[in-house]
Order: sequence, then structure tokens, then C-alpha cells
Amino acid sequence: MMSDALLSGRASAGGSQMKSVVILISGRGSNLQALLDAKLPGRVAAVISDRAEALGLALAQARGVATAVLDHRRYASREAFDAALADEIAAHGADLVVLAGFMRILGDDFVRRFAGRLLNIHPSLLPLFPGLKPHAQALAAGVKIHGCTVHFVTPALDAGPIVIQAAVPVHGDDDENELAARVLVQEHRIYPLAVRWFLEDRLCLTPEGRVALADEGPPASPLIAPVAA
Ligand code: NHR
Ligand code: GAR
Repeated sequence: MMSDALLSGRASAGGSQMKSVVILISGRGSNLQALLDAKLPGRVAAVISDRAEALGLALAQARGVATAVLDHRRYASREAFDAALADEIAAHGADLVVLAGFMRILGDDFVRRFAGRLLNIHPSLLPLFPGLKPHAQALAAGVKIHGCTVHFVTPALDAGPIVIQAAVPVHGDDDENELAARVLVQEHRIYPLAVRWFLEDRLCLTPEGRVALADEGPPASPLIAPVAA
């Protein structure tokens, strides 16, 4: 829903308007760390992992953020896992759900329940290279520019409306790890931006399923790669 604040360009953040965010992780948690470091105008109500060994859980605990683990292997079906996860998120009163390296595909019922308040970051320039191993896919395709995308989550995997992208050059001698590290630096820049816009009521998904962003700023610079003399 487009709020009056978004339409009028008035952004409100703080006081009783402060929104709650729940962050879902599966692993390392470097995007979680970038979000926690960003001093966002909202409350991180909980960090939930589907893996007990996720390193991001310790990070959240060290910052005084509530954590929960829902191991998908303990549920009889994807639907049962999704329902338990949705209830756990709702118990924290989430206005926004942020997938930060969360590695379980979410079913239609889950996505519908959180429609318009569910964001993901994927390490490719979507719609290129959705799904698993996007850096390996990019290297195999021989693209010279790669990157990352923040999008609203819809039932179709990695195909939801795009909020922001960052591009990086692919170097001739890159391996998967080098390329992933170059992209990750940019993930840590664009995800806090997108989440901030949502929390400030400047970003929403319209009823037509399009992204609306107030105050987009000046046009960005082009990136050309390779540079060759
Ligand atoms: N769910 C929906 N409905 N739509 C999206 O766009 C989603 C989603 C759930 C997660 C993140 C995602 C990514 O950015 C994401 C986007 C997991 C897989 C996957 O294949 C694919 C994409 C993404 C996350 N998961 C396997 C599964 O069976 C498990 C893989 C594993 O455990 O390593 O769920 O890329
Ligand atoms: C990040 O690169 C993120 O974009 C990616 O996994 C990494 C998680 O790192 N997400 C996906 O591939 C989603 N399927 P992090 O745990 O350090 O944030």
C-alpha cells in the first residue's frame, strides 16, 4: 500500500512510527552485520535461522538481538516449515522481513502472507543467474559485468520486482571466490540502503506489483568493463 508519507515525500522515522524488522539467515551473516551496523531507523526485532550452526546467530546475540532457530529438517513438509516460520516472524510483529543469505525456497502461502514486506538480496544482476551458484553461472556465461540485486520476494524464485542493483567488473582471471568477494562489498552497501528506504516509507510495492521509490536521486554513472588500453 502506498502511504500518504510516500506520496507526499514526507518520510517519518522514529517514535511510535518506528517499524520492526525480522532478518532471516542461513549462514555467515555478513549482510546481517551490514544491516546491524547501518543504524537503520527501525528496530531489529529478531534474527531467525534455519540452521543452528549459522555464524550470524552469534553476531545477533552479541548485539542483543533476539534469535530463533527453525531447522527445516525437523518439519514434515515445506508447508509445515513455512507455517512455523511465518508464525515465528509474526510473533515478533514484523513490518518487514529481510532475507539475508537465507537458503530455503519459500512457498506461495508464506510469500502471500508477507507480500510487499519481504525483501531478498541475490548476488547477480537479476534476471540473470537466479537460483544457486550465481557467481559460477556468471563466470560460465563469460559476462564482463556482474553484481547484486535487492528485490521484493514473489512466489517465482528471484523474479520479484527489483529495488536496487550494484554492478562490478568481472576480471579475466577471477575465480568464484574473488568474484563473490567483489560483489559482497556492494551487497553491504545496497541492502542497508533499500531497507532504510522501506523503513522511511519511501519504498513500497504497489498493488500493481511495481516498485515505487520516492526521491530516486541523480542518475548513476555507467560502468564499462574490460577497460583495455
Ligand atoms: N522464495 C521465494 N518464493 N521467492 C524468492 O525469490 C526467494 C525465496 C526464498 C529464498 C533467496 C534465494 C536467492 O537469492 C530466496 C528467494 C535458496 C534457493 C534454493 O535453491 C534458491 C534461491 C534462494 C534461496 N534452496 C534450496 C531449497 O531446496 C536449498 C539449497 C541449500 O540448502 O543450499 O530450498 O538466491
Ligand atoms: C550473500 O552473497 C547473499 O547475497 C547470498 O548468500 C550470501 C550470504 O552471505 N544469498 C543467496 O545466495 C540467496 N540464495 P552472508 O550470510 O554473509 O550475508
